[in-house]
Amino acid sequence: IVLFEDLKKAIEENQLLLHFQPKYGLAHNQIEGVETLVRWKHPEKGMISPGEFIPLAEESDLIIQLGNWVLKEACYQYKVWEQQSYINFHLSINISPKQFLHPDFTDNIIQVLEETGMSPLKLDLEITESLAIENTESTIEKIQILKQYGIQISMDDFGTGYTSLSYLSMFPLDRIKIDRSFIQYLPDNKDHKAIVQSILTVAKNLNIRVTAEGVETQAQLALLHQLQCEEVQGFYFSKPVPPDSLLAHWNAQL
Ligand code: G
Ligand code: G
Ligand code: MN
Ligand code: NA
Repeated sequence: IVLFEDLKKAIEENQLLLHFQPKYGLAHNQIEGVETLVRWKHPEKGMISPGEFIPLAEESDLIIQLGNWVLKEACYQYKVWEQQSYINFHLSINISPKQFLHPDFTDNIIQVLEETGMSPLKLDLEITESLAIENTESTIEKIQILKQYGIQISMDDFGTGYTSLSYLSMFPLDRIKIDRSFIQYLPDNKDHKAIVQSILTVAKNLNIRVTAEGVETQAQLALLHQLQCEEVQGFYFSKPVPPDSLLAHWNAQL
């Protein structure tokens, strides 16, 4: 088991690192964005997955500290890529509900953007459905403030919570990411195909872009292409990779 004290130390002693997974736009077959995924290189236990330590961090205010570290580090990385190459993709960062709801969240983001010189237009925040459902008013309010700066907002793991499709119109979202549980059994599962199709139709009418997560096969990709899904992400294209490999992926397509 992972210990709270260990994690606290990990943040302070730089044991965390960032990997990035590309998201491809199907219109131009190009990397449109990259998702930041944190990793923990434990001195004795080796690599620990965020699935193990994010929930632990979320039990306390440690998630604020961890979230701020990820934010700052990812924006710095973006600037480093910009210095290394011509890049033209957005940077997505997963935001925990507690982090999003913190009163200093917006100020902190703006400060990090100023400090790193990263354009707010290139930043995309992935929020969760449960945040939106449980804190509807405050979430809408905060999204509106962030959008004034030009920051993009995506709803992550869409379909796993209880958001009805009509709910989508309440939030000024740029993008929704269809959870991989709906992509996994495509193209054969007719129910999942119908669900994905409905999400795409509603999103298109609301002017919200759609990313399909967890694409692993050519057959899934072909169907998503046929359904006119705009963006795809998954192991079929690339697993999350270190910063240098991400830039190599980008440069290889130019
Ligand atoms: O990378 P992996 O698929 O193992 O991630 C597992 C989970 O951890 C996913 O739900 C992902 O959104 C979450 N996660 C990864 N990095 C971060 C992060 O920096 N902040 C938050 N809040 N969640 C993250
Ligand atoms: O909750 P979130 O969507 O942020 O989770 C991202 C997680 O999904 C990461 O841990 C990443 O490793 C994982 N992931 C990304 N692509 C795929 C995929 O194609 N298949 C599977 N099984 N997991 C994936
Ligand atoms: Mn995500
Ligand atoms: Na997701």
